[in-house]
Amino acid sequence: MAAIKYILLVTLVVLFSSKGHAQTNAGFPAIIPLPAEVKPTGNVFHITPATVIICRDTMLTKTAGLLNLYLEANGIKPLVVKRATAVTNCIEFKIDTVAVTNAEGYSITVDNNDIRLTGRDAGGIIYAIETLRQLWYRVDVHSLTVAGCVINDHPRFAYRGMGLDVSRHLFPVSFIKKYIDLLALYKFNTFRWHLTDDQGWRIEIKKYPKLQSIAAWRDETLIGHKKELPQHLFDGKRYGGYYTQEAIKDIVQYALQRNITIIPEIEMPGHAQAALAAYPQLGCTGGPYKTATFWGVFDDVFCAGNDSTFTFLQNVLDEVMELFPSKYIHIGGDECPTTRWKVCSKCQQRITAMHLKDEHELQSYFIQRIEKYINSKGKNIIGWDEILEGGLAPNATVMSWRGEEGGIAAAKQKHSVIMTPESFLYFDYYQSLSPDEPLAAGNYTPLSKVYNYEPVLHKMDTADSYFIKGVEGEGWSEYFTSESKVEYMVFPRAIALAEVAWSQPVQHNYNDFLERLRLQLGLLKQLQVNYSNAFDEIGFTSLAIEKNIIAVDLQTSFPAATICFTTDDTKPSLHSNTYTSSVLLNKTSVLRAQLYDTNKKPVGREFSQRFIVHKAIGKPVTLLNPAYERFNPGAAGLVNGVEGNTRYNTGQWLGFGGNNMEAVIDLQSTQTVQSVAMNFLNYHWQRMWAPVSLDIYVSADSMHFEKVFTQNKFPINGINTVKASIQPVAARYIKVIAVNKGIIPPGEYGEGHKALLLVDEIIVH
Ligand code: TNX
Repeated sequence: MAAIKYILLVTLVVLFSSKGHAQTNAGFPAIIPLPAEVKPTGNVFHITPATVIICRDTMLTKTAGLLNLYLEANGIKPLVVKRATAVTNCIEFKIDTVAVTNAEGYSITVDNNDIRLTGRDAGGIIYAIETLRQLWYRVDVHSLTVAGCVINDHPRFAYRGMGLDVSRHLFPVSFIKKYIDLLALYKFNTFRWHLTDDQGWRIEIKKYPKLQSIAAWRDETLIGHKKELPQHLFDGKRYGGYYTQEAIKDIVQYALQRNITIIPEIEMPGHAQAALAAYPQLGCTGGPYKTATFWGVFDDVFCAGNDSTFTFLQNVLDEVMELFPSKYIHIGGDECPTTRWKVCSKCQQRITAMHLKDEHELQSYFIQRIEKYINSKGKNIIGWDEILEGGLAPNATVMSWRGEEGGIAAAKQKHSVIMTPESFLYFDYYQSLSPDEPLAAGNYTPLSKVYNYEPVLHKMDTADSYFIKGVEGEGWSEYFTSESKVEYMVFPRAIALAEVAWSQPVQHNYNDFLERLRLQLGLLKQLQVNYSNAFDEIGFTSLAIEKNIIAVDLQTSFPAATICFTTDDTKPSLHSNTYTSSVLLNKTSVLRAQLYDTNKKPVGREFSQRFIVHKAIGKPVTLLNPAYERFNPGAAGLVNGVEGNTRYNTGQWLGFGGNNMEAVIDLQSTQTVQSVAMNFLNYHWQRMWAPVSLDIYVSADSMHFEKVFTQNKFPINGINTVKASIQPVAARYIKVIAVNKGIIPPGEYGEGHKALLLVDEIIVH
């Protein structure tokens, strides 16, 4: 009887484990980042309270503690022993530099009787533990099950980083630890901690108490987006705080136990307004200054001509270097206007005395002087790509954020580079185009874009690509107003980046990644991570077909999903239409749709899109001038029935860089035209300008055009809707001429560059 029970149990367990939520359909464990080599063996191991952790090496005691911690979170507390008393039912750790040859490498063998974790060093063992944490899953309350496998693994890049800005918004120690925990789970090895900026100084420096009493505080905080609102509103609440040195030491240790190095960033010479508020004598004008309450780049920076600036920064760095064992110190170097330096007598004297050519070289002098100091303490600097201007400091590592050109240039000069291009790796950007998405910095970086990022560019030669040491994703916190919002913005994009950083490019496959990601969502839920599931949300393509009909195709990356939809602007439910093929719309409609999983549970947020059926739908459009590459859905985008919205990257806006839009629509038969409507996007902060004037003409023969409408005021910051009601007129051709602003005037963002004119749909009734 007992034997039968046992067989039953084993069968059950094997059954469950082969379907276990930690495995993909192909029977592979759902590990992220994907290991270099995984072989399922068909064995199965159960971690129970009777399981013993064997750890012969005292160096690994702390590491064993980490595994214990993770198991305890699952209600299991195994015994850690130095020497095995039993040979079965154990998890064994071993450092073996012969068996594991690659840097940071590890291997795992899961048999029926034991699990063996082997690392090249203690860090490798930690990675093995993190992998194990993704492998186990619960079949019954007393144990965790691990499907048998052999894994050999090591990373592609030596630098796998994530940043977090705690200046714009501050997060408690408990949250910093949670963030570090999640980075460890995905085998990041570096956390760049953005500790100082214009809006708050967050690290206790004992020598300078005003950094705590003044620089750590701001009077209030901007509400909403810094540029989308016509007027700025502030919350009127004093905001601030800082991390004590004790808290920092605790966090540094916490990170080390998870094989994560923390690189502190102390911003200079720019982004220094909070420090200047505390010590105004360090600025060119002498102040007074205030900790910034607004987001952006500020003219007041550290004075480069004043020696006491360097004394201050060196004293600060002394305390910083004492706290952080990291070999690297990040000194910022980005976004430093030279406005004050140009008119500061001390800065000008420095330029003369040091035979510098200009203020760019003064910035370079500043960075090099600090670098020399940091090097003298046995450490190296990292700076943003602006440190290339005016000459790179001799041993500096460059973080390439304004695209990749800075990284390429630095690599050519044989400097180490971390790729962190904003359009791929800034996680304060939107990850969804839904208008319901919480406020973000702008732009659009969906999960797939992060996943498909390749830091070693084809155009780089092998010698240069050697200097690309890795990647970093950024958590700038202007709009990260809560811990849960940080999690929402960063996860799962950081998880996609983890695979870019760790796995080899030939292994990358977005759909396979998504399958593993979905299998990990349970773990993220268990860890109480407020991740975004926007990656599966419904997308659409539409096509205007004959007789004023729009055919809409809906897509999702979610497998075996059911999409239910309505076309009358009512809320979709399981009782609504089920999507099987193109939805045909013969009148203007709002299409709303919801995704359901195989258990009929809704997944993600509702999709909602208006489609406008009008006389010009799908008709031929001729453009006199070429469209601007970044905003070019083709001329047909002007008559596809879909408008643009304030998320300017939806692919619906047609842009013209410096030149006019001159479009002629052929209605293909003479029709009565009584209105022509369209939108222009006016976002000067994105170099987008409404037209100077708009003229609309009609014609029966495409030769003789008659002007029927003109407008030259477009006052709205945002979307300007033009609706031209005209005397009903018989026409076949409609010509629209929108005159571009041309060159952006002085004093405006992007001055001297070509203005972008953005038009969405030309709606003809
Ligand atoms: C640019 S990246 C910055 C940050 C902002 C970020 C917002 C960099 C070196 N500077 O100060 O927080 O954009 O996206």
